[in-house]
Amino acid sequence: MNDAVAPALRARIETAVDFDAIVIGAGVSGLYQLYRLREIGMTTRVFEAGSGVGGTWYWNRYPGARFDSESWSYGFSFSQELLDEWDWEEHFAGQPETERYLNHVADKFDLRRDIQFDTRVVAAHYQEDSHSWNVTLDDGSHCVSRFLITAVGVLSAPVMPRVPGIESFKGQSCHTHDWPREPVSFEGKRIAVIGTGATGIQTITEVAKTAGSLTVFQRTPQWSAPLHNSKVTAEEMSEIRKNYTEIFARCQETVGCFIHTPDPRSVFEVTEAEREAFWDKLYGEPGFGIWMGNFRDVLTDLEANRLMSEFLARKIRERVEDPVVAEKLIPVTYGFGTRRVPMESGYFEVYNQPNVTLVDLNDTPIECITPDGIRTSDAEHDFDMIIYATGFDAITGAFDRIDIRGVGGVSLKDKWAETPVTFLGILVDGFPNFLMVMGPHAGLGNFPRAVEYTSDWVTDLIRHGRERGMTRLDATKAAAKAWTDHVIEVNDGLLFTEVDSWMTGVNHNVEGRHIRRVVRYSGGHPAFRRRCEEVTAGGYQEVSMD
Ligand code: NA7
Repeated sequence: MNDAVAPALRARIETAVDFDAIVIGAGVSGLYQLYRLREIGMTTRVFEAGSGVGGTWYWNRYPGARFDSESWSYGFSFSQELLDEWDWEEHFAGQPETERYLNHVADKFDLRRDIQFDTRVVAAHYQEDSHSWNVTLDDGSHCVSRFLITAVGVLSAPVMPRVPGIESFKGQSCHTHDWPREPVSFEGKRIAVIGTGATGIQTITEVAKTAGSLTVFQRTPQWSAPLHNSKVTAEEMSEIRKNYTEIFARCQETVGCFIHTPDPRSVFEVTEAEREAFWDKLYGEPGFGIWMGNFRDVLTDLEANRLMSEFLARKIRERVEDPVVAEKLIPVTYGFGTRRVPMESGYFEVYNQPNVTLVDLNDTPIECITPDGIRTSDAEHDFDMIIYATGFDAITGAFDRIDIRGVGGVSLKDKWAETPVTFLGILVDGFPNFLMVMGPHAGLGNFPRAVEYTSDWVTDLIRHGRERGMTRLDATKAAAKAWTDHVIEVNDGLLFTEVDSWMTGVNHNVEGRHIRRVVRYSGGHPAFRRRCEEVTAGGYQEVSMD
C-alpha cells in the first residue's frame, strides 16, 4: 500500500472486507470473471438472482430461444480441455443446450462453491474510509468487499408494456424472460404474443406449431432474415475442433467478434445482377452474414441501405401469401440492420397458417388487458395465455435497478440519468473499485468473445494494483470524459443511431427512456482492444491508485 496512507487507516482498510471481490451475476461474464479472480488468489463471492448459472441462458427459456451466433464461435475459448471435450449439437444452439453448456463449465471448474444463488443485490455503497463496498442483499443482509464487479448482462432487466389491466388477466401470462421452468403446452389454447423483436419472432414461430390459435400483436415489424440452423455432424465437429484457433482469431478481427467479415465492395461497385446474386447468396447462408458480411456501405449509406431493404421486402412478399399481411410485416420506419436483425426459422410462413392472426397495433392499439384477454381500439380478444415479448430496459437498466453509490453518496443512476459516462465501459470515475464486465459503452456483438477479453483486462488491472499494495482504483475524470467523448464521436454517421431501439437506449415503457442515448461502443472490438492495450502499456495512467 501507498506509504502516504496513515497506519491506522491502513489497518482499517486491510481488515474491513469479507471478500476481496463481489461479482453480481453468474451468467457468461460472472462465471468467467470468478474463474479469473480465483486464479489470482482472490476470495470472491458471486451473487446470482436465479437458482442456477447461465444468466440470459438461465432465464430466457421461452420456446424457440436460441443463439444467432454460431455455437462454436460463442463458447469459451480459454480452456483447451473444455474445447476438446464439448461437442455442440446445433450450429445455433437452443437455450437448453446452452444452459447445459454453462452448467458444464460451472461444474468443470468447480465454480458453484463461490456462488450464492437466489440472491439479488439490491444496493452497493462505496465506503471511503475503508476503500470497500458495502453490499446489501434482498434478504436485508450485508457483506463487504474490496472490489465490486458487475456481470449483470446487457439484456437482463425485463420490461412489461405500459398498458392498464395486466394484473387483472385470469389466464396464464408471463414475460419471455421469466418463462416458467415447467413445460408449457399450447395445444388447443388461444395464445397472444405481444412484441415482435428477436424474442417475439423466435417465440411466435414455435408457439404457432401447436397453438389452437395464435394472435400476434405487432407494433413495429422487423427486417428478419433466415437463420438456417442445422445439426452439427460428428465430422463437422471434428473439423471445427481442428479450426478453433483460426475461428477465434477471425472473431478477434471483426467489429462485432462474429465470424462474418463485411464485403469490401460498395453496393454501387457491382451490377444490379451481381448485387442480387450476392444478396441471394447471403439470404441462403446461415447466421449473421447478411448483417455483418454484407457490402461495406449497407449500414452507412442511405441509398445502399434502401436497396438492401427493398431486396428483403421482396422476400417477405414472396413468402407471405396474403398481400395485406405481407405489407404489414414489412418495416417502413427504418432500414435493414439499423435495429438488431432477428434471425428466423420459418417466421414469415407462420402467417400463412389458418391458426395465426396478425394484429397491427398501429391501426388498432391496445387499450387494456382485461380479465379475459386484450382489448384493442376495435375488438375484444379472448385468450388462455398472454406472452409478453416486450423486451428489456437494455444496457443501463440492470444498473438502475440496484442502488449503487460511489464517493460522496453519489448515485450511479443519477450520474447516468442523461447518458452513461465510463472509462472503456469498465470503470466509472467517482466509483472506486467498481468494475463492469460488459457495462454501457462496451462493444456489443458475440458476447463471450468480448467478455473474455474484458474480464482478462479487469483481472490484470486488479492484479496490477494489488501487486503494488494499492487498495483503491478509480478512473480519472479526464479519462472517463475522453472515452465517453470518443464513444459518442464514433457513433456519428452510422444509420442505426437515427432509429429508436434498445441499441440506442430507447424504451418507451420506461420512464425517462424515450430519448436516444449513446449506450454502446460502435468503434468495433479491435479498436476497443487497442485502446485497452495502450492503457496497460502506459501503466494505467488513466486510473488513479492509492
Ligand atoms: P426488443 O427487440 O426490444 O423487442 C421488444 C418488442 O416488444 C418490440 O417488437 C416492441 O415494439 C414490442 N413492444 C414493447 N412495448 C410494447 C407495447 N407497449 N405494445 C406493443 N408492443 C410493444 O426485445 P427482444 O426481447 O425481442 O430482443 C432483445 C434482444 O435480446 C435481441 O435484440 C437479442 O439481442 C436478444 P417496438 O419495436 O418498440 O415498436
